Amino acid sequence: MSKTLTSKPAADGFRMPGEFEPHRGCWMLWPRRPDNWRRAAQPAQQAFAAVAAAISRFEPVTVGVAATEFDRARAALDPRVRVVELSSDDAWMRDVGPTCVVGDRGEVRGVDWVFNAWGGHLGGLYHPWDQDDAVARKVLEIERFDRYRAPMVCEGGAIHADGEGTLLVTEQCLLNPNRNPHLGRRQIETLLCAYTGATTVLWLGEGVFNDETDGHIDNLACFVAPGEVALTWTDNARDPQHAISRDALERLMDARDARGRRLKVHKLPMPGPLRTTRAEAAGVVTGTGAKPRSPGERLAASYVNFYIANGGVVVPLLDARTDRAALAKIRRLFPGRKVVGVPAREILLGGGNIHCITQQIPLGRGGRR
Ligand code: KQY
Repeated sequence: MSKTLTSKPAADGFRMPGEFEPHRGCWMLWPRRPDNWRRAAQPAQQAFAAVAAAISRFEPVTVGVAATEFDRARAALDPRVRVVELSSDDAWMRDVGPTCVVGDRGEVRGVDWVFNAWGGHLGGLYHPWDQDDAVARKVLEIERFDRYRAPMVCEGGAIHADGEGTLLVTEQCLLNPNRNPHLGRRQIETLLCAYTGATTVLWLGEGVFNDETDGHIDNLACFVAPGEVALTWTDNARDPQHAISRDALERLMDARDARGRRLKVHKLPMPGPLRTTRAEAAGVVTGTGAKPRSPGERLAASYVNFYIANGGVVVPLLDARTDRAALAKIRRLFPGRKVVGVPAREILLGGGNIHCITQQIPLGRGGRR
C-alpha cells in the first residue's frame, strides 16, 4: 500500500529530478470528453495512441482508461503499452498525475498537488474535477510509492525542474488568484521548495499567448539540461507572443540558478500563428459548462511542449512551415537522443500538447530501466 506521509519531501531529503534524468516509465490518460475533444474524441485518441507508441520506443508507458473505453483503448494502443482502468475527468496526466521526487538512496515518492481544473470557479475549464484530483493518489498506489499531499493548488505543467535545485514557473499561473488566493509569492515559493526540494524559484511573467492553463511554464520554456533552457520565440514584433517571450528572455538572462550559474537560453521558433477552424470548433459538444471552442480562436501552439524520454525526445508536429526547423533545433539540443515528431494538432485543439498529456516516473535507484 502507498502511505500518505505528513512530512515534506525536502525535509526528508527528496528532490524533483530534471525530466532529462533516467525514467522508469511514463503515464498517460485516455481522452474521451466530447466537450473538449472534437468528434467524440476519436481524432484525439489516434493522436494520443501515436504519442504513446512513440514514447514506448524509449521507455514503458502506462495509459489510464475509463472502464467504458477499455476495449477501444486496448485495441488502439501499441501492444507495448500497459492499459489500466483509471477514472479521470479528462486526460492531462502532467497536471493531475504525481510529481515524483527521489531520495538520497534512490527511493521514489510522489507529490499529489491539489487540482482545481486550472482555476476552479474563477475561470476553471470544467466542473466537477474530483476524479482528476484523485488520479495522482491512484497512480502512486499502483506504483507502490508513498505520497505527499501538498497543501496548495498546482499542476505538473506549472513547474519545470533542473534537478539541481532550480524551479522555473510563471507568475501568470502560480500567482493567479484562481489557484492559491490566500498565499503570497514568498509563501508559494516556500511550499514549492518544500515539496520539490528546490532552493531557487525563477519567475517568468506570462505564459504562451491565449494558453487556457493561465500560462503554464511547460508551454513557454523548459530545462533541456541543468543551466540550459529552451524558450518559445517569435521575431515578429506585431505578434503578442513577441513581448511575452522577450520579457521571459530578459528574466532568464538576468537569472542565476540554484548553483549560481547564468543560464544559456535556446530560442525555439514558434509555429503558426494557428487558429481553430470552423469545422474543428463545430465538432465539440457545447452546453456542458466546459470552455467552448470558437472558430478563429488563436491556439497556444509551442514546440517547447515536448516530452524527454530515455534516449529520446517526442516533439509535437504542428505546422508544416516550421516543423522541420523546430526538429532540427531540438536535435541540436539533445545530441544523445533520438528526436521523433508526432502529429499533434488534435492534442493542441484540446488545449495542451505532448508534455501536458504525459508524466514521467523517475528511475531513482533500485528500479529497472
Ligand atoms: O496544457 C495543459 N497542461 C492542460 C490543458 C488543459 C486544457 C483543458 N481543455
